Amino acid sequence: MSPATKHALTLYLHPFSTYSRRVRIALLEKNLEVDEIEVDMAARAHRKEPYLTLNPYGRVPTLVDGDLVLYESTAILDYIEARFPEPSLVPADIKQRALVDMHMKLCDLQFTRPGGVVIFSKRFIPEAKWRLDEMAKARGEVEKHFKILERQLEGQAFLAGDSYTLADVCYVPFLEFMALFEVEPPPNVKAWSDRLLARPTSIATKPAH
Ligand SMILES: N[C@@H](CCC(=O)N[C@@H](CS)C(=O)NCC(=O)O)C(=O)O
Repeated sequence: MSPATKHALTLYLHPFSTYSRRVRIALLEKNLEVDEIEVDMAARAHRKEPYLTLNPYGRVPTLVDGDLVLYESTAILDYIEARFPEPSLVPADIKQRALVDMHMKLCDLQFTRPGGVVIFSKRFIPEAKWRLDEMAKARGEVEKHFKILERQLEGQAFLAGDSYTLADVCYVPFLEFMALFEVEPPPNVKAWSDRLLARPTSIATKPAH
């Protein structure tokens, strides 16, 4: 691959953050380099000034491009796509593009919310403090979501059809922790997840923890 093109954008992130990883994956897929600033979340820097002035919700990622300050990973992905359209991570066909939007939204509504309960607990909270009832409920929701995805992935390699899109990007950081869910993924979901995690941009951004 040719050297990445450097742009004067700044991405505030944390290396263990699933939502930050979405943005890093999209940038790598487009062979773009931006300035990255690690927010010291262990020291709660995300909940203090000056970070709160940048992002009043106190979360990562945040992208700064000149006078534009953007938070919410899916909004950031859409902006990167509009600003750097090649190579494209959205289909040209408007119906397929609509499916990408739908899957990006459903990923956050139906999957990362319950999935995050399990992932966050098992990665960052001592087992003695796990809320087992909440985790069991979340696991059930993940299982239900996988059943729906299983049908949608029938006969296609990626969520919105035959090409890798922003919808797939949204899932990668969470599929990385498939083993933590203790949910057996159905075959199409398993093959899709393996396909996504084998991409060079997934491997290059895999968190150490
Ligand atoms: N909906 C947000 C979620 C971002 C988010 O929850 N980020 C986590 C790290 S993965 C965070 O900053 N958590 C800190 C907190 O909520 O205090 C997005 O898509 O960007």
